[in-house]
Amino acid sequence: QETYDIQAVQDKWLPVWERLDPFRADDDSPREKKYALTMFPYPSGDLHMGHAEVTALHDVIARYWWQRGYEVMNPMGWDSFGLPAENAAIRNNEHPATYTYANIETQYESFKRYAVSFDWSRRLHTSDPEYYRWTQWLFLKFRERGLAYRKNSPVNWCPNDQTVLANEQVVDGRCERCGAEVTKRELTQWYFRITEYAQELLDCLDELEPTWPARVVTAQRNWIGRSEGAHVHFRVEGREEPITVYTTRPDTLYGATFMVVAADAKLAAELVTDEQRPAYEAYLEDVRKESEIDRLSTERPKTGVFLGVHAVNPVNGERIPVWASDYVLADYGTGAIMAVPAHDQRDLDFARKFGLPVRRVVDTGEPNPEETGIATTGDGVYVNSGPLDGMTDKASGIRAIIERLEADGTGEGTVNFRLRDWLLSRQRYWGVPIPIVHCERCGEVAVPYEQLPVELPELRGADLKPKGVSPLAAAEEWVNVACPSCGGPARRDSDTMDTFVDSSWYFLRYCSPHYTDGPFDVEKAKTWMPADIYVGGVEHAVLHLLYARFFTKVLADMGMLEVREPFASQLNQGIVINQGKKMSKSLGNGVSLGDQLAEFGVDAVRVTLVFAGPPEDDIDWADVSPAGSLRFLQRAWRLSGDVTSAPGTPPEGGDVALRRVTAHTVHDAAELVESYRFNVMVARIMELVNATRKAIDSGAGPADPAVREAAEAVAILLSLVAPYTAEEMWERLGHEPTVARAGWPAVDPALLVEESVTAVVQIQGKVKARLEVAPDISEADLERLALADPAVAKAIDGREVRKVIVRAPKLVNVVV
Ligand code: ANZ
Ligand code: ZN
Repeated sequence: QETYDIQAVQDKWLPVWERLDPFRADDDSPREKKYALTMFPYPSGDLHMGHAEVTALHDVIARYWWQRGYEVMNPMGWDSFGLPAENAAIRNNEHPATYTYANIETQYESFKRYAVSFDWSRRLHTSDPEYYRWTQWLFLKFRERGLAYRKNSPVNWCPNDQTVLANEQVVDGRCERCGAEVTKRELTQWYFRITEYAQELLDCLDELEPTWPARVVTAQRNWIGRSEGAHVHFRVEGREEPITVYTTRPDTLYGATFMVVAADAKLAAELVTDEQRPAYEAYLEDVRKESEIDRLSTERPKTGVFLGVHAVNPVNGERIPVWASDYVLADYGTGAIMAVPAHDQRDLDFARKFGLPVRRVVDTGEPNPEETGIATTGDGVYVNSGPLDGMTDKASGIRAIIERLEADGTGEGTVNFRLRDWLLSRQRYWGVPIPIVHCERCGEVAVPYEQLPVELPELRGADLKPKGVSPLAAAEEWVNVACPSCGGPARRDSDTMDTFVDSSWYFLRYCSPHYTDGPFDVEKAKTWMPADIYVGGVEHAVLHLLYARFFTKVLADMGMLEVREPFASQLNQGIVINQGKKMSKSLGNGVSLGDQLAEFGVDAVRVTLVFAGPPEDDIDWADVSPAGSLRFLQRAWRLSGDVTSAPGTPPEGGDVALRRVTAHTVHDAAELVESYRFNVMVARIMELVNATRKAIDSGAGPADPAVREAAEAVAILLSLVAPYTAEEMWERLGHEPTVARAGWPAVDPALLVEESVTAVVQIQGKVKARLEVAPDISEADLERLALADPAVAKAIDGREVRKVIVRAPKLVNVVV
């Protein structure tokens, strides 16, 4: 038997494909367009199993579309700014640019050898000035529209590391890295006003629901977190402005027995009396050390402090005390609540801790919360609630109270979102400089568009470690500029943008990656957008996908895009694990992609990843067999050597059984790809290989045209997952490269029809004829056939047909 040298086959075809460049997408092609998008990587190290998996899955779709005759854009680039690269570079004592671009080259070479059908002419790197010039441009356009702004707000601060921390980096009030007690600092930061699009971002999820993974849609809905309720204004004794609260249960207003203001909200500091101020300030000190997760926990004992003031309940005139506590968040709703302890557990815990009154206003039939300490949250009969008493419907209760508040001017119905504005500035080096200059005289001044990009200074040899202030602030030569507006002394903004800004529009840049008059050519974006499929990890379910949707909507409002949603459909792959666990250095269960490729070759690794299971499922490398995949590829490849009929022979006659298998396989493969059941498609190719082998060895023989037809179909189908083997087969079958553009095999529909079945025709219950019909014949067709049959016509003999009972495809009963 011939042996299949996969490494030699790889070396042979790679340069040929390089020359043919078969996947370059032509913007002006008359074919229908498809845009296949996959998430671009961070350039940290070489490609790993995860990259291999996602691109193998993604490539099935892109290559399928080419075979189906579409013009496909399948671009790739690098998300090359950002913390992962910067931290790795600092660790390796290298400049981030050196580290980043070296990794990009490594990954590029690996992607090429891995034979993904990328259009490399569209390659981009978000850290290139040609790219980030337009990120800065977009920032300024957003700012012109009031969608980028600066505000002062509290952020987590580690006094030891001298840096801000994300909420996730604060564990039990301490810095996760050094253990120092974390404090809050007021810092002025840049934000994108994504909240302005909250409602639309939510509404459009309905359209995306059929084609996006359910868990992504749900995650986005929860993140946006829309709730309906009311603002209620409580007059405060001895103060002009009222306290406004946000509540989803205005119908429980009669049960509000105290109010709570977020301890760290400005309002609390304003309200507190001189007498209570020392206690308040001591409490605030403690609160500043807590994380949001701790603060919202229902488990923790409640803490708080009385602010010394009273407010008045607008519906019953009752005087109620105002407290400050950490369980109310400063940046949700209005930062203040009306506490209804009978029907909210946190309020009840607080009331019991500080001896505040509890009043039930909804009788649910459960024991009174005042006695049990368990708040009741269900529906019931309103009690102690003035005009609501006796009502049972919550919606009506809410409506009645809102009407009353609106009539009195003490409140109004409102909608609230959990979504916060997007904090985009970072005090780090390796990112897009914010194109703003701060002038002593003019304040915040935008860098004029024609001066973009504001290039990131190299700062070779500088200390880039995080210090809380961007390292750019210390680059005096770079930072000090003349104000673009008055020419006076000014300083550049020294913060850089979050990497998520870069990745919020890269899919648009791919449409015209070398365009110099704007971030993208509006006409080309019309041609390609939206992306027909977006393949990537579910870890981006919220942030990246929400930000990209936000950018798309703003650009649509700017008149630059016709679509308002960037990604028509989406597929999230599972992850590659080993021995039941995530691969990690400490467990020593990592699998090196490079080693696997060296041992089994690209095709076998790709087939293994695609065949392992449904794309959404995790793949345990301990449960799969790249060696088995390689054996399968060898079997397929051998077919191409055994076929002896000449190319171009029309597949007439021949082994009909094999022809049927081929036709069904090709037909079903299309449906399987379109429904993302790639693993089943591979299984079907395996069956076709076996059927062809059988026909060669013990059936029609190698010269039968049906055998050639089958082998060619195998090559074309295999080109979606095993491009090298497919190409080699194609050549051995006498064709020119490349099989990737050979076109989807034609299927004769007659071959898809099952063998015929026998229908019995009866007259008055007696069999008069038997007909051979297709198994899926319609009742009407069968009736027509039956009545037209000569034997049946003769038996009817001109009598009037009173009734025809048809049970397709088996029986026709004629009553005369
Ligand atoms: C009175 C009330 C009575 C409430 C009741 C609930 C049950 P969602 O649905 O998540 O929007 N709340 C409002 N602002 C808050 C803040 N800044 N921090 C903590 N809690 C806050 O939740 C809205 C409810 O959460 C509001 O309705 C308010 O408590 C509380 F039987 O008001 B409710
Ligand atoms: Zn100025």
